Amino acid sequence: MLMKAQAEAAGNAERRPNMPRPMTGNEAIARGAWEAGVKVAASYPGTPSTEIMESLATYDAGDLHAQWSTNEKVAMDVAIGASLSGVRALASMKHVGVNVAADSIMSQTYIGVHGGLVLAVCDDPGIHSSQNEQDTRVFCRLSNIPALEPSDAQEALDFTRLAFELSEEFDTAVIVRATTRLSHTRSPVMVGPREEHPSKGWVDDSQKTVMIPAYARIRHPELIKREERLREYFEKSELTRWDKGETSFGIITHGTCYPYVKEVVPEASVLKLAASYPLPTKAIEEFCKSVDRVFVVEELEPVIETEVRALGISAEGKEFFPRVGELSPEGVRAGLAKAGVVEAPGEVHDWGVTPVVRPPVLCPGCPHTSNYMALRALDARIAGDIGCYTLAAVEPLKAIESTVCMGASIGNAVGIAKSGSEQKPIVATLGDSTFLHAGIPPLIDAVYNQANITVLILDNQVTAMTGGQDHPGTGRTLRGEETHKVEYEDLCRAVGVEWVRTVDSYDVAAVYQTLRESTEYKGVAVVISNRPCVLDPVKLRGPALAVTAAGCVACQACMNLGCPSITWIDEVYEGHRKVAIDPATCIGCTLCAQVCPSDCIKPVS
Ligand SMILES: Cc1ncc(C[n+]2csc(CCOP(=O)(O)OP(=O)(O)O)c2C)c(N)n1
Repeated sequence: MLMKAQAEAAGNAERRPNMPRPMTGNEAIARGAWEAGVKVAASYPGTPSTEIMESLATYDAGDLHAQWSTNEKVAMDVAIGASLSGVRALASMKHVGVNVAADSIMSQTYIGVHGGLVLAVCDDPGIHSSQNEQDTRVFCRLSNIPALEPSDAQEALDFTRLAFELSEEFDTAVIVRATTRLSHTRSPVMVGPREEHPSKGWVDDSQKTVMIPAYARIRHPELIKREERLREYFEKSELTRWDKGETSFGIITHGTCYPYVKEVVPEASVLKLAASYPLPTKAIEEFCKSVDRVFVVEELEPVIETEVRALGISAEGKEFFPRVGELSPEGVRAGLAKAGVVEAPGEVHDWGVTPVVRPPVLCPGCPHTSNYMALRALDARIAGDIGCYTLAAVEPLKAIESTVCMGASIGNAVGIAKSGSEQKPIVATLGDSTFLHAGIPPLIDAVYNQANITVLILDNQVTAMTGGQDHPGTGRTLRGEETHKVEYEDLCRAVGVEWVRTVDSYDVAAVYQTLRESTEYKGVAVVISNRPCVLDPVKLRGPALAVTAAGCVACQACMNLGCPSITWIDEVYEGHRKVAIDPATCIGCTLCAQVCPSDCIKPVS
């Protein structure tokens, strides 16, 4: 079975007579899971992993169930349940999602699998779109879960197929780890047909599936034995590849670092690892004996370097390559040049042009804007959360004062309130998707512990930041079917919140008034500020607005909304520049007209 999968993973052209097609790493992971016969797949969106589930959902619904879950732990639990029921299952998430799912994963690893279970995790070195750049390879060691490391989209497909095989063969979940560069880069992929894997039925072995202390004690040694069996597998696997080269030094690498190394030193001796855990130690020792110096080229933590050194080999790495950020061919060249084994990079040509800094901004007409205008006017202490609205932490809204991770705002607000040192009104602000993901337990906590805070739920009826995914508050599933829609007011009242109001985010006066009243309330008050995201297909679009320049007193009240449709013009009033509105991008939300004291902003008729 494994040999077959290996042959396929190595690229059996006969099996794939069709032409290659360009795919991103994420699309290839989805395709690999589909070809492997996955039956249940669950995820919570998060850049750079989101498109795995979106892509999988484009395949025939037949016997494949794909879903958005409320958070990553639920997604993992869904996949575990399906695996125990004897079908192949996939969970996908971004690196920080692993923290949310960690409790389930750390026990699942004792239980093992029945149907193959694959966890696709996408790390974000360089923090393109995350709150940190943690290295999932460290978690793979902690959980004793093998991690496959594809280098391009073809390997992303092949390794995902292989991951299902390995999962069943070695009775373990398998992580397929991508990074932003692989997830979002297209390269040619040969695809194959779907394999059918009928359900094996329920596993029926409670000593293995019920993790009470007596059974967990039996299972833990099994993990250690499993690690050794997997190590043996990777020792022998053709996927642990030694590119015999001409250099006296050798490079150990994997994943997206491999093509960087090949680009910079195509003539080098390279040991390409298919898995970052467990490591094929004998193959590594043999490789290292064949060269004078060994470099480990890996992004983020010195995970492989540390293990190679533990074998008594004086491997070099992090003294030449950074421990933070993303690597690149330029970064690999710079590191190897510092080590004195390749020529230093030539002078970079200075084109004499400094690119304009373009910080991300909220969209024109974003319904989040009015809430932060109001909270600033109320001089509130604002605990923030993660979503588009996190942009309210910077100018010009500059209102949010803490952002930790998804769902943290309410607990943070409770802590601020209980510290007794805050005189300002305390407000937690979080989006609808974030509230459902991790905001409900802390809301219960706030009520239970009688905190004096306002919770502002920014309900734009979508998970906007990751591209507009549905969630249980939208009433639609991943495949667009209608389903139950969470009613936030009912939910808040059910957990004991007595003061709950819903307000239209586009009504500036009502937003201010409602938030002011909420902060005067003693106890937990919840305000639901409601308007669809402007990028949502069902958005309300009014006529664009225009400024009558003669009436503009350059007060900057509209400019302070931070709306990208509002720009300065050359005309001035008392030394300050007047404004104009770009009719091409204005969506007619009227926020600027509502804050304009001279009443000179009107819809274009
Ligand atoms: C644990 C975790 N999972 C996923 C993400 C990716 N992510 C960032 S914000 C967000 C949700 C945004 O939706 P919402 O709270 O409704 O705010 P919006 O962007 O719509 O304003 C997601 C999924 C993350 N940062 N952390």
